[in-house]
Amino acid sequence: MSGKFFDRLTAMEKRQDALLALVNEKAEVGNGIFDRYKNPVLTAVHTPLFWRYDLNSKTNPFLMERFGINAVLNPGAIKWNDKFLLVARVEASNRKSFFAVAESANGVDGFHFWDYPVVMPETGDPDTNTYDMRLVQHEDGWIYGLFCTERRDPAAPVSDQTAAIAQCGIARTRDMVQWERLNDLVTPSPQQRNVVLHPEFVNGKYAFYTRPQDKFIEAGSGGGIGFGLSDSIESARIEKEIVIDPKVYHTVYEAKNGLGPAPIKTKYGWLHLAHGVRNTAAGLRYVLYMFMTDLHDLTKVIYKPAGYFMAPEGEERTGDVSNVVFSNGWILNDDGHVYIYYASSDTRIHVATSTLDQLLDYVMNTPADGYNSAETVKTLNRIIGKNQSEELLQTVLSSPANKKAK
Ligand code: M1P
Repeated sequence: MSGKFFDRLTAMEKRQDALLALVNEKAEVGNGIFDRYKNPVLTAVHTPLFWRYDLNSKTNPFLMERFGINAVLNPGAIKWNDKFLLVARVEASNRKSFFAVAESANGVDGFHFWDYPVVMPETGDPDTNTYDMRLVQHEDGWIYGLFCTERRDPAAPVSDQTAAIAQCGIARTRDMVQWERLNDLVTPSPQQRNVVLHPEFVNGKYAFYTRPQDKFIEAGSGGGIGFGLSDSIESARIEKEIVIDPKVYHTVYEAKNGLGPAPIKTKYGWLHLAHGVRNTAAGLRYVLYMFMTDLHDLTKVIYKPAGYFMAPEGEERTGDVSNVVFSNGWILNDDGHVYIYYASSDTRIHVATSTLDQLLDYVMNTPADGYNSAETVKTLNRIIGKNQSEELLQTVLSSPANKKAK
């Protein structure tokens, strides 16, 4: 038995080493806005073998998996001590999610988990499930992690074991290891998800992007991206929540939307990445979209390209919850490159790269939504007309490639 045990262990370790050593490459020909990569950066099988297996041949003679990991998804992201860190949502096979830090030197491959997952302290009202952390380096000096804390609805009858309440949990750290848990955010909405802390004070207060919702899944009268201020972070309370980016009929965010990571400050405004959700015969479809808000009035959307920035493609389309891309982490590197971490179908994590210049060009120069078919055709005709102008035709004809062809 023990010979077999060690043979199997050696084979498993070899496979794991090969997986972690995989070099990632850009997928072919992007759209000029961002590049996808060939391999996901983190999956359930990237979790260490010593999490999933008891590696003692005496207590686990069959080298049996003792702790199943179902998925690794929706990471918060931060550049920390020159490393790209992801605080991933790791979902065990019992459906419970927890946080675990994985690091990489270059942001596109070589991600490996730290030995132990995050031990997140609880409030007086224990969480049943925690997920989707948004990491923010705030100007007060702390790194904050805002996440969804989910508990069973105490008002639900015993016959209903599905009714849940989602709220925003808040924790902070200075070293990414020890976390201090603060009180959950209190808002006027019965439920909250996708809450993000703005990195700067606003009029001396902490500013939050929220996503008010009536029910656990359906947003009901909520569903837009909200905004509110709180005097305190230790006992954060938003008295007045206003919606700055509402859901809109017949758009990719008609059912609900939610902010992704904390916005990036640029000289033109705050750059936002969000997800939009619409319903289809095949279920909910989640895509990513972008917009920009005014530098000084954070509630004013000043640019918003039509439609989606990214939608699920290829293998991204299938998984535990199919037809979903979701992002709550991105990193603006010192060299101007932007690393967008996104999960597909609630199953695995990918990276897409771009630059701040490209994202600004995308957000500021991509036509806005006309909200109906006629306006959409007008937009397309303007592009076609411009491309067929005499001047452009001359430029194309006199290009070196064309001259060669003659
Ligand atoms: O299953 C897709 C996503 O659903 C939720 O997002 P939202 O609150 O916008 O509907 C979250 O549970 C998220 O984790 C998940 O990826």
